[in-house]
Amino acid sequence: MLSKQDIGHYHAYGFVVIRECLSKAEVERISIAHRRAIDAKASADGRFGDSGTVNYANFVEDDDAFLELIEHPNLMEAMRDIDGTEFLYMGGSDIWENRDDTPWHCDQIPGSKVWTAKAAVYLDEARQGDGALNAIPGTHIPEFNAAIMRSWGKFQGLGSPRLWLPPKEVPGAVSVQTNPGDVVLFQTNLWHSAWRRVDEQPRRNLFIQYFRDPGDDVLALRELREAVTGSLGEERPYVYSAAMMTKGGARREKMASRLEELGIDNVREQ
Ligand SMILES: O=C(O)CCC(=O)C(=O)O
Repeated sequence: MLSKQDIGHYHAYGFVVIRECLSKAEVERISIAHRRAIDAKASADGRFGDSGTVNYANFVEDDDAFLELIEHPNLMEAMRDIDGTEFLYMGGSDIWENRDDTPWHCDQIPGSKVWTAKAAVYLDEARQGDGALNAIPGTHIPEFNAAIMRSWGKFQGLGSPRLWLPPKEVPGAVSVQTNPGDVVLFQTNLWHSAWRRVDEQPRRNLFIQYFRDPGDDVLALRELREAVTGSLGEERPYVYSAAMMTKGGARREKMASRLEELGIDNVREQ
């Protein structure tokens, strides 16, 4: 359960660490699955450097240990603590063995309220300047997010917003230090980055994307439709495959049904 302080941290700063969200046994299972998945499917990603970073998207179906993360009871509890209801899995996920610095960026165009959040699982100890996520607290707030962009931002071509400041001299940045088993839940318009590990071992990370339940907010509902449509493609034209639904149990059924109740198309494989 999140404390009142943690809940305030999420709302005011845009992220929270769910301490000991995963048990030691779960971390071990996920680590084994991570190795298997990376070996089987990951490919090189040279966007951030040439140190040998590999990753791939849509990994959650590749192992039951990953599937169980989607509606992990401690994650769902934290989401209920924050919003009174669970966030909704929207079909996006990626898995990494990262040997490079991830530059300062936010995942959306700065300046608008976003409803998307990421659950970030760091499988190794992550310390300041040594594998940990860095964040500028409060930059999930649209005006703050946009002010950072206007002051120190640039667009990388048509892609992701970046900062031109020296990466290790960004004012207001904090390091989000975690131990294996901790899960960082952060809003995706937060300005964030991460530095490579000092021992040159890779950062082993998994990211799962959620959309906060829009309730009766029509603008948020429109964004949810767009976000789900954007995360689907030819390879996976639905949020949940038939196998995911068979394995998922009551919690997955509840989440899929909620998306359907909100009028989202292509929730389940027919
Ligand atoms: O490399 C990292 O740990 C940071 C991940 C990140 O920036 C992202 O998921 O958007």
